[in-house]
Amino acid sequence: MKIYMSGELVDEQDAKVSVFDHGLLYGDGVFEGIRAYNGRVYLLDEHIERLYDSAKAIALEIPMSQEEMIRATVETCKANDIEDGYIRLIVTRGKGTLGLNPYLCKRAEVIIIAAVIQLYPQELYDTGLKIITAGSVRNHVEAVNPRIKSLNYLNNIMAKIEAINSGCMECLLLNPQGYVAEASGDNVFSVRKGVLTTPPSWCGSLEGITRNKVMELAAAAGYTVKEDVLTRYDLYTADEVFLTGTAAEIISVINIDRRIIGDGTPGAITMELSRIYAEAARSEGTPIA
Ligand code: PXG
Repeated sequence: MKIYMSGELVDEQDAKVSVFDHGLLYGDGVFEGIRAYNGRVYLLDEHIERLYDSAKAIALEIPMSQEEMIRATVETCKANDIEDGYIRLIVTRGKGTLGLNPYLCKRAEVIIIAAVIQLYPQELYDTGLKIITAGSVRNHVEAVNPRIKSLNYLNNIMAKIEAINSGCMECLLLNPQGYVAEASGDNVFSVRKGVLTTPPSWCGSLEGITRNKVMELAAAAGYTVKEDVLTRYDLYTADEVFLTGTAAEIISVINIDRRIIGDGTPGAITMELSRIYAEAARSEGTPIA
């Protein structure tokens, strides 16, 4: 596998970061996870823009332009013969000292990995997910703002540990005020009487690229789509609940905290949106070849 690192493509065994990299020492950096379908990188411009916004928010200067980053991403896919794959873009603060001071890190490290994704088993999409609410709440917006896709995912990992320990694959995180934020690696939607609702990102979630695309596709399919504050009550009593994310795409939630959602099977609107999303993913994107 060829990895893009420090401006060039190198063999996987030569792609190494310093033990003094602040990405490792402090989780000081940002990242993106992007999918390629059918020889095209899906929603590439949107992911690159979010990467640069995340970097801006943590005062991290990426030593290349957005256009150069787009080109490097496509080149890395090409070098690895990617048709359908998963791309990880990582920008760390770079090599510094053992102290916190990020200004002693001379140059940010840019890493691009273009690999094949480990898909969730099809069975999960057919039957839907059972989830619990994690006791760990999402970061306060004035701690590490959840809109920043930072390398510091401990908040999400702590929640994921609770989910797995309870026999679930995913969990719901609330914000510090008790409103629904998102799942540990996905955004959340409710469907009630044909109306789709997802929390606004100021409620404490990542502004998901898949979420935004699903909102656009659902509106084009004739559904009313709202951003609104949600409580667990709204999800427990919804007709349908689903999660969205680059890796998961659209996946139904059929049980939350032992409350059966709807009739306990993936809902019709969730399934329709999954089909529409898959169709868009197959036919749009930045060509690799
Ligand atoms: N919320 C969080 C906290 C995320 O990390 C999403 C929502 C969905 O956003 P996009 O833009 O992908 O629609 C994410 C992204 C994993 C994994 O292995 C998931 C993400 C990142 C890294 C790994 O499940 N999710």
